[in-house]
Amino acid sequence: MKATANLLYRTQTRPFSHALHGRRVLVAGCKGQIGVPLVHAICEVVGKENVIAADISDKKVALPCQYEQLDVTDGSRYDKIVSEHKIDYIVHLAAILSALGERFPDRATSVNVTGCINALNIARERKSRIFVPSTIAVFGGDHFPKIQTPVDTVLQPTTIYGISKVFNEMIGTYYHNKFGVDFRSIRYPGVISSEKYDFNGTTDYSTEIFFHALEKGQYKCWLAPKTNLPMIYIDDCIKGTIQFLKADGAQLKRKVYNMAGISFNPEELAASIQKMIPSFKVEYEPDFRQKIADSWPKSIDDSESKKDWGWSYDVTVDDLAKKILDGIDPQYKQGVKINK
Ligand code: AKB
Repeated sequence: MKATANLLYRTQTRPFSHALHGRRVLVAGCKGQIGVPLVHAICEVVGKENVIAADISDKKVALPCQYEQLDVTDGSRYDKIVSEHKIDYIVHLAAILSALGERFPDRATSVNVTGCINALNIARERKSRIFVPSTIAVFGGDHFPKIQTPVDTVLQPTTIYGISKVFNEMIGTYYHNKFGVDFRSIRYPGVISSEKYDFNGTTDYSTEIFFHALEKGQYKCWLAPKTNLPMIYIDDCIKGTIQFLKADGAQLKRKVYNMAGISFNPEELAASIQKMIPSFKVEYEPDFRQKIADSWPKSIDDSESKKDWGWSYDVTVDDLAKKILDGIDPQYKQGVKINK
């Protein structure tokens, strides 16, 4: 009788139980390219009363939930926010990206390394789950396959951003093995948005190019035309991240996963934009970011993600360019002739 009741309970509750279900979530670093849409998506899953968004920046951003000012290098303030709001899922996004990191390596070390250690120690103390995104920047040097780069390969990054993210992946995995912390991470490819934000990454030409196409009719790209890199549209990145945050820990065979997206180069993206805005002109003037891009994979193998947590993604560059342009606020499109 008892066994039947238990079975009934489990069958009834199973459709509602996923790793985010019933959680109180803190999104640290909520005002960046990924933070804003991810906060909205998490609010939809757990309810906005269960989400706290935090960031160091005092930039005005419309957020659907309560907000706290937070510098992630300040461990006691971080801990206070987690304990006061009874947080049990930390989404630690705060990081200095590749291009900005090369300008300010000390700041990148402090935010990317100290910030992550603070978050992990709090997760350990407060028995909270923790997600810390990683990046294709963990790869680097000449000793890994640049085409279909597998999840397990030589990691010899050349940027402070990549080095700090390798550290994040390894210490997070260590905290899982040593202290039982539910740490998980996805290596994001370059993320493209339909919104303007601070273009601090090497792959951010792929968003900036759209705004220049609309506002100036021309763009000077900081990467060479044939520089292939793995990329993903923000909505798909958010969808995948929610899927991953929800995944049952037992399903995840590893702590860190690759996410591939679609690989293309600036010339191909420009050609897709020119199909919609024929008058658009592009020049190429590679700068210090070219060397960074050249050290990264050209395409990624994410078969482990497909197998373990059901990730899938399949679009063409033309589809992607159309999605981005469609998503851009009409105020930027006034007076521009766009072919549908
Ligand atoms: C960057 O370009 O720094 C980031 C990344 C690949 O993580 N977009």
